[in-house]
This record gives sequence, structure tokens and C-alpha cells, in this order.
Amino acid sequence: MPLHRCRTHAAPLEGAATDESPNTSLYGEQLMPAQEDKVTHDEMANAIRALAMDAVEKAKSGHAGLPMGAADIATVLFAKVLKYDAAAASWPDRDRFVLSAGHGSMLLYALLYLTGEPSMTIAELQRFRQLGSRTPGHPEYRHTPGLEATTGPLGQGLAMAAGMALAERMLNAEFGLVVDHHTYVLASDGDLMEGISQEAIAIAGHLQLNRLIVFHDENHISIDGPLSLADSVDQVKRFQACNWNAVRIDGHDRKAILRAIRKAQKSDRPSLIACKTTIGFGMPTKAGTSKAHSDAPGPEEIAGARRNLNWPYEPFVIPEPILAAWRKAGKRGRARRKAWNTALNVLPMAQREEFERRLRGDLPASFGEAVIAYKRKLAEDRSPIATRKASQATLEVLANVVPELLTGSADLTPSNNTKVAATPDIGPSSYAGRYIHWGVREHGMAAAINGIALHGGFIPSGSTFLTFSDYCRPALRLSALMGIRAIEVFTHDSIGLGEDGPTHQPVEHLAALRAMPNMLVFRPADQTETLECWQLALQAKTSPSIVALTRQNLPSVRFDFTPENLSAMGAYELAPADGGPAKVSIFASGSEVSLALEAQRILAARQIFARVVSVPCMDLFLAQDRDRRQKIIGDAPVRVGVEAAVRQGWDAIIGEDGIFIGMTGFGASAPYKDVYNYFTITPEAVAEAAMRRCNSLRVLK
Ligand SMILES: Cc1ncc(C[n+]2csc(CCOP(=O)(O)OP(=O)(O)O)c2C)c(N)n1
Ligand SMILES: [Mg+2]
Repeated sequence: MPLHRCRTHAAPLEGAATDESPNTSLYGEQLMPAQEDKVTHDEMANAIRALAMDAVEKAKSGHAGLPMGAADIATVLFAKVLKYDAAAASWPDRDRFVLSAGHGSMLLYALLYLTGEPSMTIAELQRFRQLGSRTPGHPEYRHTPGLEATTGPLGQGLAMAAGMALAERMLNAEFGLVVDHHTYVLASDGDLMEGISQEAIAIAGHLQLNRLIVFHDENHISIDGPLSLADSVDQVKRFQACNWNAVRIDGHDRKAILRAIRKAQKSDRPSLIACKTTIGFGMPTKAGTSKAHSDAPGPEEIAGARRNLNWPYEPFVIPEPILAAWRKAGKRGRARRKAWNTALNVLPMAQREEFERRLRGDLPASFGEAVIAYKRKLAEDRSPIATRKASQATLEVLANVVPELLTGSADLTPSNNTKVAATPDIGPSSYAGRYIHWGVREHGMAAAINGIALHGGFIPSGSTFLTFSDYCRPALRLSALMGIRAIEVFTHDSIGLGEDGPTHQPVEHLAALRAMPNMLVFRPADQTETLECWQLALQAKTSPSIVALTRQNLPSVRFDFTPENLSAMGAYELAPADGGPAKVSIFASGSEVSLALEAQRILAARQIFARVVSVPCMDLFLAQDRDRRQKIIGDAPVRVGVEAAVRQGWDAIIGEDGIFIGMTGFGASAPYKDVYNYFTITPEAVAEAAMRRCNSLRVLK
């Protein structure tokens, strides 16, 4: 390997001190004792490199290239800058660090072990990528204490970090200095090539999220080879054009790294520090090439790296002084954490309790009562209304009671109806609001909302048209995987949007979203169900939710007040058969529920008894035990499903032999009633099909 990649260990680590002022730390903490000062920056960084290559070699898979290349950045950040206490991973005012390039997970695991996260042991590092270990292939939120987000799908981490940085400023605007931290990101070339990065960068720059500091691990290598195969963007210019402060430095020069961070911390804008690094730093033949990106380096490469790095120790062995220096770094923030606890205790009692409630994620005590009171009111209001408008009316009530509820839209505010009086706009450097204009950035919005939820203190929601949920999907999937309370309001939820036509009319989206594990897809039928669905979404602490809403007006289907949330089981009998045992069960969701009720009347006029079951959330219904499901499905010989969407998923309720009235292809551009008629999603069609089946089964006597 070229000489410049090899370094001696002459430069001492200045403990927690800044280069500029050797006797004080960044935050005025005590310096490391003299003997630990003998441990060099390089030794600390090489501890990361060694653990990464040893773990990847043992697992025979993984990605050592990034941790080895970014070890200098990580060492400066975690040993000198980051505000954290390794023994208290969930300290609310910690700085956040997001490894956007999740494939470099061994960087995080090594840091967690070295800094002293109690659950991260050498044994866990040795079980890297094995079943049940705390060290899965890519970082998994909640699975491994001490990490801030699940990452791996490139670009997501950066966009989530933008959300975290926004949450920090918004919470600070409400609670003051008990919220005062930075969000740091390590983003790779791949992260920055992904389209979502542009959305995140643009919104962060626009909102002047100056607590966001991004390191670009600019090794100019990706899987296929040198970046020049596919990319020639000057990232510094790109970020500058998006209203960022951006610099380029040598990512192996610890002093330059620290200087750049110190400058970035003082910036009035978000900051990019493009760090030129060598992927696989230390590897004799693979460093600087795409061969260092992944896979076991092999014994020879590892032996050569040990020589180059002057790291003569056995695999997974960190010499005591080096480990001690790291453990000291892991405790750097302890005094600040204690001081923070004191500051919290000085807050007025009511404010402190509110702050703590918000961070726990508990809803306010008055929430349940507010829901019931509004529900009582709705029972008297039978005017037809689009569920998107019903949702807005619900938000008018709930946003007053739930101050942590944030709303926003990807440039469809007048259509999504997510803005209410209690949610004033936030804007650049003005964070005391609750409504976020995301611009036309659905993907960035969904990911940033995940970041806000991860940060804590808020229940974020975003909105766009249901068809454009496709633009959000990778972020939605991560929200479901992480089990976080992020809510999307997707309006214009079927062909019922009418004239805008098939480009805007979702048909396969409900099925596709329902297929996502742990994602709750709600499709309420009227005002009361809309309130119930919002209630469930807000209460779902470990599941994200989608609330799918209509553009067109719908009649009310619920008239009687009941305090019980009937949507909670996902489906319920809305209208029993009147006059005798049901021969037909009609199951429907959203806008098709009122249509099912009309079909029930048509059938009744012909002496065919039918019952109607509303299915506001198929996911919750399918999660019920067999007996409960069976009770709701009932034993009528004919089952009909009605939804202005594709059939997929409905067989779980209506069975393979059930009749489905819905869509089999794309929609059409016309006034919505014409579109429904054209695709024969009508009460008459439902009744006709049910009757024919009754006849063929000879169930009518
Ligand atoms: C959305 C997405 N697409 C593709 C991948 C697969 N993948 C993992 S890393 C990578 C690119 C590697 O280049 P870079 O991001 O610069 O990381 P480095 O090789 O420098 O560690 C790709 C395509 C992914 N993880 N996420
Ligand atoms: Mg790269």
C-alpha cells in the first residue's frame, strides 16, 4: 500500500481536549489523566478497524471497508465531540449519530463496544450477523441499544436525520434549553446518489437546520467500482446550492476533522463535511478499491492490514490502555447528563411533567374524554362529508388536545385537509409551529417523519395522495420495521377521486400497503369511523399508520353513539340482517360501505336477508384470533367483498369462492359517479351478484 496510508503513532490523543485549547474540553469537562494521553488517536481508530475486519472475517460476510475508512472521523466524533453517555443510551438530550450507510454497521457496533454500551460485548461482536445477536447485518433500531435508527436502504438515514434535527429545534422552541443537541450523520457516496438525499438536503437547507452535520465518507468507491463509472457530482457545490455550509477535508486528518466540526457547530445552516477517505484503510491490496467494500478480506489481507496499522494484537483483543481511553471517551458526557437532570428539575413542575410525558410517548390524560365528547357530537350530525374533510374536523378537535401531534403535506395542503387552527406553520429558523410544508418531496417527508418519531416528543404525520404512497414506500417500510408511531394521511384514496384519472387513482395501493407487516392501513367509512381510526393511529405506539381518505362526499353510516371504538377489531357488523338469518354477508371498507348498505336494502326488498360488515382496518381484523374473526365473518352462505381497489387480500375474509366487486385494472378519467358506474361498482351490481349466487347455491327457499 502507498506509504501515505501508513502512519506512525506519534501523535498523542489530546484526551477530550480540543486542538485549540489543550487544557479544556469542548464542553469544559475534565481532561483524561496523563497516562491515557499516551494512547494515540491512531490507536483508537485502529481499534475500530481491527474489530470491523475481525468481525467480518469471522462472519465471512459484512462490510469492513467503510468502518476502516471512516474510523478517523468516528474517533474524533465519539472521543472528542459527541455529547453522549454510553451508560445511558436513551438520555433525551444526547447528540444523535445516524449511520446512514447502514452496511458499515460494524462501525457502530465497534463504537458501542469501545465506548461501553453495556449490552455490546466482544461475544456479540464475535456473533456479528448471526441469528439472535445484537449485531445484525444492518443496524436495527430497538434491537441494539444505543443506535438511533434502522439503516441500510441507502439515503434513508440522511433523511431521517433531517427529521431528527427538525424535531430537536421544534422541541427546543417549546421547552427551551433542556433540548439542545446536534444530529450527526455519516453518509456514503451511495447515500448521496439516492434521490431521497436531494429531498432531505433541500428541505434541511431551506429550514436552516443548523444542528444537522453530515459527514460524507467520500471514498469515491461503490460496489461496481470507482464512482466515476456513474457519478460526477461535486457534492460540496451541490450542498452549497441547497443552502448548506459545505467544506471538503482530508478524512484521515484528525485535526482537520475536528476543526471542520467546530466550524459547523457555529454555522447558521446545516453543514456538510465532505471527508476524502480511503475505503478499507490499512488493507494492503484492497484499500481504495471496490474489493474493500464487502466480504471477508481473507487471512492474508488481514495480516497485511495488521502490519500496516501496526496492530499486532490477536483478533478481537483490544489492549487495556486503548480500551480504557475509549471507555473514558464513553463517559465524557456523564457530567453534562447530570447537569441536564438538574436543569430539568429546575423547570416548573407542570412543564417538566409535560416534557416527560411527551418523551414517554403517552397521550394526554384528557385524550379519551375528548374523543368521546366529539363522538357524541358526531352521532347527531348526519350531513354527507368527504372523509378527508371529516379528518380535518377531527384534527381540529384532537390537535388541541394532543399538542405533540404534527401535521404537514407534500404540497397538497388544500387537498389533504391536514392543516388546522392548532397547527401553525414552521419555517426557516422559526420552529414554534406544528405544520410542515414539505414541498413536493413525498419520500423525504415520509423518512423525515420517521426521524421525528425516532427523536421523540412528537407524533408526526404527513400527507399526500394515496397513489403517491409509492413515492414514500421505502420510508413507510422502515417505519413498520422499526415499529414507530409515524402517521400518513393519504387522501384521494380510489377511483372516487374522479376526473384526474388513472394516474392519480390508486387501485393496488391498499393491497400493497396492507401487505407490509406492522403497518396499519385504515380506511374509514364516515365521520365517526374517521375519528375512531385517528384514535387508533394515535394510540398505536409501536406501529405506523396510514389513514386513507376520500375526496368525494360520503353519507354517514354510523348514527348511534357508542363509547366503544368499533374499529378497534378492524371489522365489525355495522348492519345486521333484518328479518331472518343472513343469507348474504357484505364486507366493505371506506367509500364502499354506504354502497353496501344500499345493496342490503335492494336485497331486503327482494326478501333476501343480508348483513353488512364494515372493515376499516383489515390488518387489525386479521390480527384477531380465529374465533373472533369467525364471529365477524359469520356463517351466511354468500359472502361479498366490495372495495374500489384490487381483490388481493380480500380472500382472507370472503374466501376463494367469495364474490368481489372492485377493480381489476386501472381506472378512468371522468366524474366519479360515472367512473363507479363504468366499473360497475354499484349497489345494484352488488345486489345482483349476491342474488345470482344465492340462486345458484339454492340457498333461497
Ligand atoms: C437503496 C439501496 N440500494 C442499494 C443498496 C445496496 N448497496 C449497499 S452499499 C451500496 C453502495 C456502496 O457504495 P457506498 O455507498 O459509497 O459505500 P462504500 O462502498 O463506500 O462503503 C449499494 C448499492 C442499498 N443498501 N440500498
Ligand atoms: Mg463509497
